[in-house]
Amino acid sequence: MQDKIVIVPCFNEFDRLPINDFYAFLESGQKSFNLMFVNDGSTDKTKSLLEEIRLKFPEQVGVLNLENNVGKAEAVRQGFLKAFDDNFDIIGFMDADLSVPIEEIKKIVDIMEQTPSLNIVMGSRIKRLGSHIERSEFRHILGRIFSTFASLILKLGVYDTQCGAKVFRREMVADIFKDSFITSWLFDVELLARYKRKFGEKHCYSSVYEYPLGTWVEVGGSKLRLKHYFMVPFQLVKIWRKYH
Ligand SMILES: Nc1nc2c(ncn2[C@@H]2O[C@H](COP(=O)(O)OP(=O)(O)O)[C@@H](O)[C@H]2O)c(=O)[nH]1
Ligand SMILES: [Mg+2]
Repeated sequence: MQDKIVIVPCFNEFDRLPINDFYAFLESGQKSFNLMFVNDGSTDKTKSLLEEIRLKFPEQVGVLNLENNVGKAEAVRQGFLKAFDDNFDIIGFMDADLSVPIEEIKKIVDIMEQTPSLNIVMGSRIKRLGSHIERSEFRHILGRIFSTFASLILKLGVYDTQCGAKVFRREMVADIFKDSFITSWLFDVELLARYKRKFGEKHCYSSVYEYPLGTWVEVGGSKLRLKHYFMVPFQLVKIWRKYH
């Protein structure tokens, strides 16, 4: 069995972290599945909350404390570099608010473990019959417009670049996470751009898999502000120029 770890970036999540869901998962006895919370210079009581979780499950839970707030992209990157040094075989990340339920991230990890040809497995919020994707119309439409442009810029038929649940095989870490990202909220697009640049377009279609999530529920308290939405087109151009 391979050792797996999922990184959970946390910035001021004290009031929002669904701690009981995390405990329920940790109590379910899946010992080879680890969690690493990255406390990104939180100014609330996140640090002590994460320490409490770690003390309850020292074997399965790690906490990486960053002194200053560096943003989600860098926090996730630091987590990946640490997980790589700690010799994990499969390394992923997910959002602290559990918009993607732990059961779903587990499925994503299982797919990776069972399919040696895959290097990246990512959750995809495809609103389809039989799934439960709950998102405000506004964010759904903006999300679809964004993903269409991201797909054009990447020149890759990807449906949902922004879902906060992605899992990588260990061997990908050096190529994808070695350098800092040039954007903070669009680093998911950069991940794919880096992978495509390294392995070529054709390989992307056979080694990256978008798993259509059964459940995704938008959780309030998002740290994305209107100004971030306005910055998106400029950031996409920045990505295009850097990776083209
Ligand atoms: N490390 C870090 N994580 C952040 C920051 N802002 C948000 N996050 C994390 O990114 C994830 C998604 O954040 P959220 O506010 O729910 O964004 P949304 O769901 O994409 O609208 C959560 O795990 C947050 O704790 C930040 O400044 N630094
Ligand atoms: Mg969220």
